[in-house]
Amino acid sequence: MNVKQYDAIIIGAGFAGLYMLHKLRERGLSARVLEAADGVGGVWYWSRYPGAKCDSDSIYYSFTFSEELYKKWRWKDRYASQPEILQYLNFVADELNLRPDIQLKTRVTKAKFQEEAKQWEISTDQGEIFEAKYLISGVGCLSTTNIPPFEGSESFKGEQYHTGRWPHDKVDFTGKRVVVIGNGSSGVQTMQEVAKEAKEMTLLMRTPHYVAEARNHPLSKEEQEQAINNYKDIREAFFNTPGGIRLYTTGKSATAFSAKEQKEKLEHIWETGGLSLGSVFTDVSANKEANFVVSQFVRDKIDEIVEDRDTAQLLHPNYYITTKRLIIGTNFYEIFNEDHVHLVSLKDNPIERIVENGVQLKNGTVECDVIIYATGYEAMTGSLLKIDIEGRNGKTIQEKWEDGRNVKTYLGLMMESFPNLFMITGPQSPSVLTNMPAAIEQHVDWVDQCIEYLEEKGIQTIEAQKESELEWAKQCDDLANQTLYPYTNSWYTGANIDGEQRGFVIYVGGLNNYKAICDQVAANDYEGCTFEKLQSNVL
Ligand code: N01
Repeated sequence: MNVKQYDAIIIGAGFAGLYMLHKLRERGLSARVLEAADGVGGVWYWSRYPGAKCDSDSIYYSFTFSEELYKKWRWKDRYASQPEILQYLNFVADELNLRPDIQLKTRVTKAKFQEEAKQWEISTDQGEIFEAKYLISGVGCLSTTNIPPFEGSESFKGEQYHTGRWPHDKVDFTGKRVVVIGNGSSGVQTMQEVAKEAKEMTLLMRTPHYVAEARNHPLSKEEQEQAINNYKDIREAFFNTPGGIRLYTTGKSATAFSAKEQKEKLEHIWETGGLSLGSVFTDVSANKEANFVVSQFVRDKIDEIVEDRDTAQLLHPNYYITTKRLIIGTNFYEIFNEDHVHLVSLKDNPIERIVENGVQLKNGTVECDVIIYATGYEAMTGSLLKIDIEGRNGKTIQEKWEDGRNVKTYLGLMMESFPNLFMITGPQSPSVLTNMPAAIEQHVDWVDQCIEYLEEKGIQTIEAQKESELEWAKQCDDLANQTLYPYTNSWYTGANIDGEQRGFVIYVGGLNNYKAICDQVAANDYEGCTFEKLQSNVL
């Protein structure tokens, strides 16, 4: 078989894959991106459900590594829609002339570390074999869809869709009865649009969630120009704030304010929109009383907006706000005042099975023509675990991570037994708690510099030490335990799949602090790692 040789193989052509390719090519290395879809974009290629939007302000949802590139693009709206983000990523691919080194419609199925040759052998669903010194995962945190195994779904006579695998053609809901399962970010955004067309729309809700107002709007020419002129400040925010984005904060604990002042601050955020309910006070995610102030504010808003008392009550979330991803929506709670929109709580009335004419619950069947699964992703680890990755001595990533129950990494970037394998925004890095392009740029820059170091010193392999993985997992757990996050079952803990807590797989200390740790590791000659060098070239 014709084996293709590269210095690096990169999996995925989303933000991470595109920038990694650019950096390695600049370094003069040969690199190839392998991407399963037939276009670039990563998760933004697939998540094309109606109303799909980003929840970071678009002016921060861009690459900042090149001032010239940043200044060439103008975002149309405060929150970019999926088609616009896809256009942006295609623009980046063209501007940087990346396409010749991106291979589409190619899914990586297996990667095996070859002890003798000290390189990775990568197999694809196209029957090709690649060999590369470096293997870099840009598969993303949220790309493997979670479709709960409801019995009988094959018997349903109508249409079924998952928000994360939406068809390319427009789905018409006119005159149809639609059931939506799931009310996370994807479900909320979808429902706002589907409710405009459908004859009936019913949300089957397992857990009520907090939805803040987005206040999306077209950006004026002045706002666009202001973003361009603020380039330096935006880049500064990427690496010097906890979330890689400037959010509104008072910089003080909730306890520093009277109840009246707290309410004024929260009203200000509700009116100006966005994710700042989580940042307005410094202790929202760590202190139960501060958290209650903010969560009660949202419950009060629900009561103000939703006319039917029982529906309002059902929509009241009761977990600590921010311990599941805060959602932003546009007049979301208002849709429950419309006669054709219904809410069914699954709490005491769970789904039993899908039947040919709808969804059968414990207390009866909700008949429908369309089922939309907005049931999320096998987050953080799912996409890597789907690939058959075999490190030293035949050890697989599934074995190492005990199928996701016991994730072990160093900095969320590397793993023991898997030399020269780097993960961009892998589990145990800040990733999904940040503005993703910021986290991606930080990781890609770090990996690029690490590769420079290895190449300059003639090092064949770098690999995390077991002790550094243990120490890193402890740091991640210790930080999470100082917050309210571990109190809630969510996809942050892997518990969205089967209710089983799998350990906290995100570094919650902030991207700024995380970057400082990564930089220190690099400055100390990649402490916590072991190296292999050609024997004639002893370290
Ligand atoms: O997925 P989710 P998502 N029976 O996991 C429910 C990013 N994103 O695709 O809460 C019944 O948040 C589940 O219920 P519960 C963003 O980071 C960003 O919406 O587990 N229901 C929940 O309601 C986001 O957080 C953007 O009890 C079931 C829903 O399905 C992340 O992607 C847009 C169920 C899943 O919510 C994931 O969001 C979209 C079952 N068996 C996504 N299983 C923006 O940038 C699951 N559910 C705005």
